[in-house]
Amino acid sequence: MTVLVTGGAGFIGSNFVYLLLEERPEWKVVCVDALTYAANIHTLNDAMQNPNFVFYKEDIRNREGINAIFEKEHPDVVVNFAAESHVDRSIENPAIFLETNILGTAVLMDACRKYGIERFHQVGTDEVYGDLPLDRPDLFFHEDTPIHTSSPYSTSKASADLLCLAYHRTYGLPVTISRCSNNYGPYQFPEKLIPLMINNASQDKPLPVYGEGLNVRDWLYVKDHCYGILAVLEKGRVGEVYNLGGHNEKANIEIVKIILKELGKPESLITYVTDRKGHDQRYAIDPSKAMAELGWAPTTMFKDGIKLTIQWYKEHMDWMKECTSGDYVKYYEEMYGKR
Ligand code: NAD
Ligand code: TDX
Repeated sequence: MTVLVTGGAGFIGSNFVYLLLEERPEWKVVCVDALTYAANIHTLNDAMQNPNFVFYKEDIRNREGINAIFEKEHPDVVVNFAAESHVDRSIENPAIFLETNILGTAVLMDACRKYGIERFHQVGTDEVYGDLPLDRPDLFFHEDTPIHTSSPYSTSKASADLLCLAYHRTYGLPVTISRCSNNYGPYQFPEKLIPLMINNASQDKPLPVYGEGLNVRDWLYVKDHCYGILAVLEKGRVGEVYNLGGHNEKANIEIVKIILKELGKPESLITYVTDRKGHDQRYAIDPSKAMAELGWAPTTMFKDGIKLTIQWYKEHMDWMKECTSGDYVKYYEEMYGKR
């Protein structure tokens, strides 16, 4: 079995690569990543030592390059993690989100059609459902909740999902889609809430909380997400969507306070800044379909996962420094300087 993993030098993709190498040691893992700002090639240092792993620096928008990899590697399964993934960046510059997240997905699926494939799995997000009101804790996202996106990012991801379903219906491509809630854990780029706050707090820098910090996200430990994707690959039905989440809803301000407490830093570092445009209020996944059909369930409670995550970043400050040198300084100034 040869699995082609795109975006494998990023946060969730790299965790998935390591999960496959550990849990399915007889499989070959072919990683394709353009190495954008969000990637860190050192994340894959250990994988590079494994004879079952091969890495290609390639852009999923490059049809010739992708076709050449298919001709050489003959993947049985493709798992598409490659994407522009940060909502704030999509608000500043939507175009690249449309190119990578929609057109790049089409290039991959065209290659799957041309060379043949057992499964194309699209890694999707719960953001395609829009948001839920804060005063209705009884409401959750189901797989048939209408698509109702807010940001250019979520719109690009929703478009890709629709394209996948269209390729299934029109061409019979064996597609599955998973839609996951917010992930946290090792190797997440420090533009996202949790690693950004850990990084700032570690250096006694202000923690920029958008609005009043009351927006709610549904957090899933990254390894649980990766096990969920593996379960969809092995037990999921083609043409189906599976929601993955673990009922770990937290307001942003709660998360920030937990991080400060764990790091022994004062709450005076919290700084309320201008809200994100179009900021989604609450995400909350109903994962009962994946649990019933795939036998999947998250195993890491948030109270344990957040400790593991903070400990990992404390022990990998060199990795964090690699991510936050160079362009990151400019990004941070532009995103937060005048906020
Ligand atoms: P990430 O930004 O950490 O990693 C994305 C990876 O894709 C990077 O390694 C980057 O170099 C690569 N990439 C970007 N554009 C590319 C291109 N044109 N060609 C090839 N490679 C390219 O993202 P992540 O948080 O790991 O998210 C992975 C996937 O999971 C995305 O599709 C995202 O939409 C989805 N997702 C993320 C979350 C989350 O909480 N992070 C939740 C649900 C779904
Ligand atoms: O500096 C910050 N301050 C802040 O208050 C940042 C970066 C974020 N926030 C808030 C905004 C959100 O309410 O924290 C919450 C989480 O923000 P992000 O980490 O940017 O994640 P989110 O916008 O929820 O999207 C994430 O989950 C779904 C991923 O980035 C997406 O790729 C995924 O699809």
